[in-house]
Amino acid sequence: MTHAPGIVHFGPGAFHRAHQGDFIDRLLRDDPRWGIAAASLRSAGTVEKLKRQNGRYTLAILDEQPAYRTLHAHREWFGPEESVGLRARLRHPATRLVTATVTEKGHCLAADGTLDFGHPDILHDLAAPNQPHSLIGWLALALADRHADREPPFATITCDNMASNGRKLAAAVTAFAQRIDADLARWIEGEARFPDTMVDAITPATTDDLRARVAAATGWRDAAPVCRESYAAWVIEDVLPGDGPDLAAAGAILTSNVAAWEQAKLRLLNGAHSTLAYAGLMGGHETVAAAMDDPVLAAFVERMMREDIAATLTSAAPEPQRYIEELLQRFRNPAIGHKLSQIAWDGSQKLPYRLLDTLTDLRRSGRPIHRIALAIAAWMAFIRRQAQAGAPIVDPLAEALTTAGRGADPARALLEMTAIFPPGLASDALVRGAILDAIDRIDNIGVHTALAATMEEAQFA
Ligand code: CS2
Repeated sequence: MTHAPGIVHFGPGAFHRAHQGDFIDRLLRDDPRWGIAAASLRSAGTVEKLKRQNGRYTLAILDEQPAYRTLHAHREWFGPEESVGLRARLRHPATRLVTATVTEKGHCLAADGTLDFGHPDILHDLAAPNQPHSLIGWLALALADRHADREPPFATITCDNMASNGRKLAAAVTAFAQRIDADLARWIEGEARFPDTMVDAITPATTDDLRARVAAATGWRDAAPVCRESYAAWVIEDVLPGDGPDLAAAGAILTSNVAAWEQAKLRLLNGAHSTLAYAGLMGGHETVAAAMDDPVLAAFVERMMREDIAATLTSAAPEPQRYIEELLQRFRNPAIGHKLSQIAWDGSQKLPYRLLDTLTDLRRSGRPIHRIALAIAAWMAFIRRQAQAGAPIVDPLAEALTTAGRGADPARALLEMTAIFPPGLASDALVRGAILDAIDRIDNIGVHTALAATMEEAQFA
């Protein structure tokens, strides 16, 4: 018997297919109810390729011993023009779980983490709630349909790299619904579950090189393969209703302590990644492994993780020093060509969770902030270099970043951007001083020497 897919996923990009696609592929062997219907709100490219391949694609595990598996977790696909089918699928009683990887910017949040009512997609969706463009508008519409049908809501898990991602999404959807129908907003608040979650698997973007490798290894000219390291973790807040997929059986960790995992992962893994990206690109490196081969860069990042970031973690799950050890090994994986430029995308959306929260906590506890300040200054130097060279900045705030980067004093102009820096942080004399000193240092002696000099100091000399 064929089952209607029980999961709808927004954003079937490489990360989702390499991570959740793998968990669900395994689950489906025991429980056929949990196929995924994939919805792409922006472009039809991936969805069309998957349709042509009947949902099958290759997962290449790139580690010491490469391995190739065919995954088949996706059963239906909706492109941007297929909203009628998507709406029906979301409304269907068999749909018990909705997941999303739409990136940080796809959540349409303001700098304080609440829904940005000035966002063009949110303005559009409030004016035309039956033809939504955004994830938030889609969730509100689908939940309204289910409320009208007297069906229970589905649970929603956002798998993007934001602290308290489920809580933020719940608040955003409820605030949106409130503008349309207060009764709906109350129902969502009372009945719908939006667990916080931490996802982790290093997943470089698919390239022609990967397609060729997959064809050579498997004999199949797969148009949509994905690759990742062998490590993959999914930690989910244990608040899901009992009638959904058994994600623990699929290998996910269900816990009440997801905040600790989220914090450790965002600050240590992603914070180090962004530092390697900006400092590494400024130093002429292309991949994470190449940046880790640079002894100065590797030692700087390790020190920042062990001494600064670890000190801000509020829980010992996962145990920080062991986790750092594992991360450093994962970053060094030579089998994976993880481009620093990919990590450098969307810095304005990533920096707050990855580096600024750490900076805020270090400052609050009176600990040294000079290494984190240098990491932030590396981002500023990168923005300035791109803007002044007329090179692309991939970021929703690209226009404002380019203007700041081309101005007379880029660092001060960037610090003024309240969409990135909370005003209290940017106006704190010590924080400002540390970031401006770090940028001066980069200007005077170059990123590489600045990293070497700063790493050893107890704080800025
Ligand atoms: C990376 C992440 O592209 C980026 O910004 O830092 O995608 C990272 O590889 C994943 O979060 C690892 O789980």
